[in-house]
Amino acid sequence: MSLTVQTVSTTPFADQKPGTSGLRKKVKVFQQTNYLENFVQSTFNAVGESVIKGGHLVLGGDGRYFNKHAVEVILKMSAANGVKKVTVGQHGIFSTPAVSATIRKLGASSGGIILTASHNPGGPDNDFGIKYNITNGGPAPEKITSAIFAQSKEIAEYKICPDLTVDVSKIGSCSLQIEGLSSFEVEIVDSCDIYVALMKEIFNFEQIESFLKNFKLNIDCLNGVTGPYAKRIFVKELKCDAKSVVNSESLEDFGGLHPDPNLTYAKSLLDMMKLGEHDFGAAFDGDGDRNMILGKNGFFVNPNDSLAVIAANQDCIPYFKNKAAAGFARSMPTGAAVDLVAQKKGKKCFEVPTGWKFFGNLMDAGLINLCGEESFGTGSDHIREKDGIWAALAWLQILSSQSAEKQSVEKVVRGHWNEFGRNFFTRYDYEEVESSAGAKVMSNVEQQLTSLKGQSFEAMGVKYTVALADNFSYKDPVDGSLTEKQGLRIVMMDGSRIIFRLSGTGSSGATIRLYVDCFSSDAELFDQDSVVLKPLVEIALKISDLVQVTGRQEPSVIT
Ligand code: VG1
Ligand code: CO
Repeated sequence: MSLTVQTVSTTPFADQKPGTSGLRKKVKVFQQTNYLENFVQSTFNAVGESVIKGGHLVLGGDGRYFNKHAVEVILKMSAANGVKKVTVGQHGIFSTPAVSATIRKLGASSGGIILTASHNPGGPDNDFGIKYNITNGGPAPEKITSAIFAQSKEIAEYKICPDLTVDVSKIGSCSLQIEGLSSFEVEIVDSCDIYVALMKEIFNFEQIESFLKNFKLNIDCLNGVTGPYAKRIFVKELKCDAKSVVNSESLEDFGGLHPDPNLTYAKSLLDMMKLGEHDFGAAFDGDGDRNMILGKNGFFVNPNDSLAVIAANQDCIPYFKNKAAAGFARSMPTGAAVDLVAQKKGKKCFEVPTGWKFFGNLMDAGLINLCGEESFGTGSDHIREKDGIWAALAWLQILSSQSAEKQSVEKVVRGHWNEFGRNFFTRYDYEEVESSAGAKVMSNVEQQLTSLKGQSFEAMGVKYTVALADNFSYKDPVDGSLTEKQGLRIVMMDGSRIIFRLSGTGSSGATIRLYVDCFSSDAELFDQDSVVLKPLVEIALKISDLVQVTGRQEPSVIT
């Protein structure tokens, strides 16, 4: 007996514009009749029948509330739209890096769908998200996300097999007959297998394992999707004590935790590390693509430095040994520490807009093999997403390759500063500001862009003169596409920068991000972050009038 395909009439929603990384909304928004269905059909329509029909799709999410329901709906719609095969993570769960690895490994011709709102909290009153990844394993580029948005504004119907049900809790395959179409296969896999195998190809696990005999880990999964991966890798493969991995149950509401690995939301990890009992700490976000690295006594590794340290020590990682030619990349607001490494190594360093989707073309073209963002994202061309566990393993491989007296996170970072100088960085996030206030702060700055050049500002006795002020735009060197209005930049004569951006991942109101960075090679200043950065923050607040406009005396999060 074959399953019937139904064509259901629907009307468009006006707000299905994918942001920095897919569509993110409150669960309540996704629960509106046809909301999810519209977006999925718009995605299939935008990608096109030639890619979807007869194709192979990878599907899974970070396990947050609504994940289960979304998997069921997407399976029913994939079948009705003629997809030939869907590979689903067991229980519908897959970390973002694992989806990317799986798409690539299996050569999934229709790409993949990832269900996550990443670092945003989960549960019935919190966020859900969905994004489409292309066949290279990476987030869909702007060309596709704009097409999805265009489709979502015109959609009149979607296709679904209402009676299709698949038990995704059991590993195995099943084949179903769909009316008027060929068979539809669902393959349920252990979502860790392909990912773990890939990590074992990239790193020298024996070396890390023997190093970890005397090096104590504290890995915090914040009850996100990485729990099972971390247990497999750190406990089973690398033989660490089971207590090395905490908050390792993937929960629908992340146990009430905010799965964002930074000093505010992963404070419990920081506090644990401060006790001095562990040598290395790491935390990951809800979907497993972000990482925060801490050293003994809570020594914080800024993500800009983390990227630069990995770049400088690439040769310690077996995967990179034969890939010496490729360059590096970072998002525009990311501090330029990695640029200095590139310079020293005679490599190119690209600067792209915020969002991992901008790295994909550079990787596919072999121009870069390592990249990162200040927002706790680090990754390489082993996949096309940033990768939290990979970053922790990269650090462990680097540490295990140091001489005995240098096997400490802090020593590696300080050694790096001594060699290259230090790029100081801070980010102020003003979360859930009223949308109109967010827009006003941006327009305050934008209006001054043309007049700022040449102006001098003084704060706390330090004087800066503006060398450049613009709205960042990026021309992709591979396909020539132009992406405009990616952040307001004020660059000072000495290279120090102030950047304003509105977040594209929030689900309510506006989140203003203020990024400040500067450089010094004066070792006396290396421990005086706030002394070095504070004047620039003050100047930024003055130029934007942020406190007055938003009524916020302090940011919600400081990195
Ligand atoms: C934020 C970060 C950005 C990151 C994006 C997705 O975007 O700033 O660097 O790529 O989140 O990360 P925005 O637009 O809110 O600044 V994840 O881990 O949420 O997929
Ligand atoms: Co994420």
